[in-house]
Amino acid sequence: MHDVNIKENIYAENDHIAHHTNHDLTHKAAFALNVMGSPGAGKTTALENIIKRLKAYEPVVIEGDIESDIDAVRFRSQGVKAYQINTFGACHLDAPMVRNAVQNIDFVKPGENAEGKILKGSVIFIENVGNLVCPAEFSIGEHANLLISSAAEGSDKPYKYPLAFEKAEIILLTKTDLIPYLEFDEEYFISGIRHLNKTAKIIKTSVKTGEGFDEAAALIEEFAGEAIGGHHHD
Ligand SMILES: Nc1nc2c(ncn2[C@@H]2O[C@H](COP(=O)(O)OP(=O)(O)OP(=O)(O)O)[C@@H](O)[C@H]2O)c(=O)[nH]1
Ligand SMILES: [Mg+2]
Repeated sequence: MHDVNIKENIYAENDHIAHHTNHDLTHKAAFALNVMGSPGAGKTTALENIIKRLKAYEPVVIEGDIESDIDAVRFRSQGVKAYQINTFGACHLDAPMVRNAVQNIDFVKPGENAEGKILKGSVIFIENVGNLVCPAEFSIGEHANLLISSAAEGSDKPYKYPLAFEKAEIILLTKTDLIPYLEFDEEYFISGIRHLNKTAKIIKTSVKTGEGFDEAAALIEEFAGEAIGGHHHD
């Protein structure tokens, strides 16, 4: 009983902070995506390909890793604003870590002109620690959850790691170019998701063919418009 209460308190405190972060970001016209998936699922690669295709939002990346700044450096070398959070052991980001990072970011104001583009605001891609379990349990202030699941991980993942699939608004099935070399049952994968989540958008992607990234970028911009359009202060 005592242990249960401690766990409930941790979630309540975390959610309280996440709620404030979300509110602040909405007012700054910054749409936050919690990007989750196993180590090596293709999170960073997918984000690089989506960011190239964003039309009306400035991309900002927050990288969550146990150690290293490899992914943040990768984005900075491409001219993308990127911030690194190291958890030093923890298997997920939490709301205080993200709040801390977000407070140091200068977001563009809607309408501001960057290289001739009229921007509606920012999209913050928060790449969580590579892990299909813990990140799904903690809100971090996101407006939506983007789950990355690669064909190489197998088609049974929605059945074995349900929470991440249940919470996602957008699911990318990455590395579809590898399907000819794998035992991947797409119908089984999709029906596993649909048992948990009737509404998530599922998009198949591959960096080898470029499949799916135009659609993913457009969808994220549409979500951003719905979440922050009309709510921000000028
Ligand atoms: N064939 C193929 N390989 C891919 C694709 N997307 C990513 N990869 C490869 O998968 C590996 C992992 O990709 P990352 O984008 O670094 O994965 P990640 O999920 O960000 O990894 P962590 O941040 O370490 O959890 C790299 O070798 C990529 O080149 C794809 O669509 N097709
Ligand atoms: Mg990565």
